[in-house]
Amino acid sequence: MNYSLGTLQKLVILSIVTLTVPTAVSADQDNQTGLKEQIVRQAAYITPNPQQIRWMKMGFSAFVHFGINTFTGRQWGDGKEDPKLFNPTAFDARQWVRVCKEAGMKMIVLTAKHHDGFCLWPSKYTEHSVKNSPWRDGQGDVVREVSDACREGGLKFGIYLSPWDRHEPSYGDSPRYNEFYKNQLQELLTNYGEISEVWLDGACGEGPNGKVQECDCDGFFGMIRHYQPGAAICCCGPDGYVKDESGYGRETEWMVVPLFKAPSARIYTGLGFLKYVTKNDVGSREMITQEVIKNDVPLRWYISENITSIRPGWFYHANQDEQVKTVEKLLDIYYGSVGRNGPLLLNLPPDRRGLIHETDAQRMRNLGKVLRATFKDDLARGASAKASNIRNNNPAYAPANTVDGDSNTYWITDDGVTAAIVEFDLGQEQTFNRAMLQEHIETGQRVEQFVLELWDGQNWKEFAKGTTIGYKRILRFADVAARKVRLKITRSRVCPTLSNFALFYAPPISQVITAVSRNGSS
Ligand code: FUL
Repeated sequence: MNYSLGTLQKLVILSIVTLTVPTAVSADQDNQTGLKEQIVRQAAYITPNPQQIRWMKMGFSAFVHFGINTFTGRQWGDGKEDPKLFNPTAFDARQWVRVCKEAGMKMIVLTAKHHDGFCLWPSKYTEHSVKNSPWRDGQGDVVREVSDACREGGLKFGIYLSPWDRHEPSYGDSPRYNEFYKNQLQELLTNYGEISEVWLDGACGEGPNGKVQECDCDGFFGMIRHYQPGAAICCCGPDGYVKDESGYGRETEWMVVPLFKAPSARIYTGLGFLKYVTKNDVGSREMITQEVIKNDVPLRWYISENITSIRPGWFYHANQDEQVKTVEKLLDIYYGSVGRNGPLLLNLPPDRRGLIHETDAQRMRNLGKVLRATFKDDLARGASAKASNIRNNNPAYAPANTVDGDSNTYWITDDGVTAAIVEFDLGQEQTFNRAMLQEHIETGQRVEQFVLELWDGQNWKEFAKGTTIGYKRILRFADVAARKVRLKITRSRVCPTLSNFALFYAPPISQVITAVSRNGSS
C-alpha cells in the first residue's frame, strides 16, 4: 500500500462531518420547544457533499449483475464454482450501453465480484477470476470492456465489490482479509478510469474459521475518497443507504436523517441509522428532534438509493424470461423513486451469451420512449412567474428562476417566511398531467408540504399535493387544462427554495409504443 491509512481515515472523517446539536435539555416546556425548533432549523441548513450532488443528478442508472451465478443458475454462489464455467458466447458490453442509453440511464454499476468471490477482472490477488476461464482464452477483462464501452457511449461507470467473499480463505481472518480486499479495491480504483459509484454490499457471513469478518470500513472508504474523490459510496457507505430492494422510495423522503456509528464494524452496520432504515419515517420533525435530544444522534445528509431488478432475481435465469417487469411497472418504479427524491439503480442482468436479453432490452427501449415522450416539452418553461415573497426583493432570486431551465438559479423567500405562493401564467391554456418540482438542494432540503392549484376562471382549485420535494419530486394526476397555475408551499422548515417548476403532458403509454412501432423504429 502506498498511502497512509491515518490520513485517509481523517479524510473520511472530514468528509462525513455531521451536525451535532447541543443536547442540554431543560425540563422547562418552552425550552424544549425552542430546542426542537432549533434542531429543525439546523437540519434545514445541512447540505449534501459534492459526491452526493453528482449522484442525485444522475438519477436513473443500471445495476448489472453478471458473473459465475449467470452460468450456474444460482443467486448466491458458494465460492466453490469452477472458473471454467464462466464462458459467455457473445459478450458485448456495447450492447449493454446501448440498452441503458435508450432507456435514459446515466451510469452502469457492475458486479466486479459478488459473494462467490469470482472476479470479472484478472485480479493479481486471486486465481478465482476470468483469467482461469475459457472466455477470451483467459485474456479477457469484463471490467475493462464495460468501463471502456461506458466511456465511449457517454455513460458513467461504477463498481460493486462484495466485501463478503465465500471463496477467499482469508475471509473471516479480519486483518488479512481487509488487506486482500483493499488490494482488490485498489486495482479497480486505479486501473479503469473514472469510477462514479462504489457499491459495498452489506450481506456477509462467516469465514472458514467460523468468524464473521470485521471490515475496516473507514479504511475502505478512505481509499475510495483518495483514488476516486468523485465517487458516491453506497449501499453501506458514507453517502447513502438502501432501504429495501423494491425500487420504490418513500412518499415523504427526507435526506437529512439522524445517523450515528454503532460499535460493530461488520461492514458498516456501523450505521446506527440502520435501525430505522426500513421505516417510513426517517427524517420527520418528530424523528429528528427525538433522536437528537434523547439519543444524542447527529444529523446528516444521507441518500436513500432505490434498487430493484427488472427480473425476480439479481442474476439472469432463463426460466424467468416470462417474468420481466412490464413497461407500466418499470414506469411506476421510476415515478416512485426518481420522482420521489432518490436515485434509482435498476438491475439488468445479462444472459449466458453476455447480452441483455431481447425482452429486457425491448422493455427498456419502450420505457425510454415513454419517458422521452413525457418529458420532452416543459409547458411551464418561460412562463411569467410572480411570488408572494422574494428574498430581499432581490431579482437574483426571482421566481422566474424556477422556469428558466437552469438548475443553478432558484427562488427563495426571506428568512422567517415559511409559507409562500408562486404563481405561473403559461401564456395560453395548456393540458398537463405531470408536475416536476425541485428544491435547490445545494441550499438544503426544507419543504414539508405543498399544494398545486389551477385557476378555473373563477377560483383556485387544487389538482395535486405533496409533502417533501428535495432534489426532485414528480407528481402524476389526471389530465387538467389551465393557463394559470400556482404552487402553495404550506409548510417549510425554514425559508423555502425552488430551482425548477415544470409541467408535462404524458400521452397514454399504448399510444407512444404503438405509434413508434408503426414507424418501424421500434
Ligand atoms: C444483496 C445481495 O445479496 C444480492 O445478491 C444483490 O447483489 C443485492 C443487490 O444485494 O445484498
